[in-house]
Amino acid sequence: MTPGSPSTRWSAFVVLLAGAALAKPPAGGVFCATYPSAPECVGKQPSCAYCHVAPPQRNVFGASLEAKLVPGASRPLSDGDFSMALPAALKAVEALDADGDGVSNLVELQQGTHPADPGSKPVDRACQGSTNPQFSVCRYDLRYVYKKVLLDFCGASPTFTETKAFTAMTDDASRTAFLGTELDRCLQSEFWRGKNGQLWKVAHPKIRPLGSLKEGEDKGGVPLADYYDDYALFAYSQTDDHDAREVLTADFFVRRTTNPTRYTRVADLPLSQKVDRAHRAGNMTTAWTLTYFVMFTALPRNAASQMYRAYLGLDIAKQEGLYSVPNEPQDYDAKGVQAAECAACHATLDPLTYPFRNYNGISSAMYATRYIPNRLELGFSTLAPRITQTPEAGVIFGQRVNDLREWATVAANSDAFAISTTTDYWKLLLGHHPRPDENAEFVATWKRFKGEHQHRVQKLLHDIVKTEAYGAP
Ligand SMILES: [Ca+2]
Ligand SMILES: [Ca+2]
Repeated sequence: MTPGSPSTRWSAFVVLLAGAALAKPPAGGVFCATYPSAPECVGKQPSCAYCHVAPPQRNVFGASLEAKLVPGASRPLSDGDFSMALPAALKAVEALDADGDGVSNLVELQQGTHPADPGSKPVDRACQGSTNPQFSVCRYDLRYVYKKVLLDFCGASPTFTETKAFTAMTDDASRTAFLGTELDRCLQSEFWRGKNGQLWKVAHPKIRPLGSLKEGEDKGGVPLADYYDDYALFAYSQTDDHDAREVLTADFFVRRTTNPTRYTRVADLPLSQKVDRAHRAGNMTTAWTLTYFVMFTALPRNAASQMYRAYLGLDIAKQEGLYSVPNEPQDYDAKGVQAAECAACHATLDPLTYPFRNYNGISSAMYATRYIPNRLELGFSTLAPRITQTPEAGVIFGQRVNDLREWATVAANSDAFAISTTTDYWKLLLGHHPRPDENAEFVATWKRFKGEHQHRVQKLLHDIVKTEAYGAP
């Protein structure tokens, strides 16, 4: 293909338009300024997938929008022209039904369903007359909740005698109070907080355990690091009156003792953890994270993207949570990430990764899983000509941070962290992501968790149990 041929120009155009959609001001920002109360905009912004199959290729909604975007103007549009034109183009397609599911684009974006996916549309969950005499369907049902709380948090149904006693209570106020007490009792159970219990289950996708590399208890064939320390900090941060943000910000460790399981804060774990206190950031800097996610790499993008996905619910591979930083990616390690198909994600991912520059994985046995000032200069200087120019300062959510501890603080205080934590338990207890018809309760729940509950998971769980989503059979 020759430069300037129609299809080259077309590719250049779509790439640039996609670039504009990801750069400043981002399309998501303009979208949310136009529809501030859309569920996609409550505490977050729509991902690229709202309009794109994968940038630059648009989905049916993005395609109908593009047709209304100053149709006469020459392409590519500048960032400014693009964001000036987007609100009018959005308005122009409101009444259309891009995916042909019978629901207009406007109703879909107001209800939080996907305007480009016919499988996603508002569900009518109105009462359809109960045929179940056991429970009153379509409204919160205390007897149903009692059974569910005991199953979800204690791991066993109430006995016949317990159910009888619960039913015999004189009023709903007593039942509600009793339920709260029972929930607190179950939150102490081994089923909830013990080894491989419910809390550990929530932590699995964050820690990504691998038995063959396990050091310590349940040692594997190639023991490298003890990730039970990571489970212990996670469980500690999610129980009693502890602050859930400490999973990212702790400069301490947690020791687990058994029979019954207890999690106790300790200053150091000299046998298993090597990062000095001044450079610790909770589970982001444990021996396991540095072993498994940093491994032998100079710039461990894998570690940064895993933390972003695990604790903030943002998957860069799915174009979520993109906050493009101007003049990035710099490609200090010469990986070719400036290529058009990579740059859109790496303009976010690389500045997220820089604060890991001094955290060593297992590339040197002597310095394994430690913070080493000048790590790149000491161990990686021949990797690429500019590798040692990699800064330790980075950017998360468009905000500059000097090091990984600052990264962790910004992350832990974000809406994304509160939403992700709330989503973890919503999925555990309801079996699915918050649905469009549950969105109002979900939003109120994560906002209370972040605000009045000051990131206490125990209070979050009490709130979830009180939702209609949880308590209506
Ligand atoms: Ca539709
Ligand atoms: Ca739809």
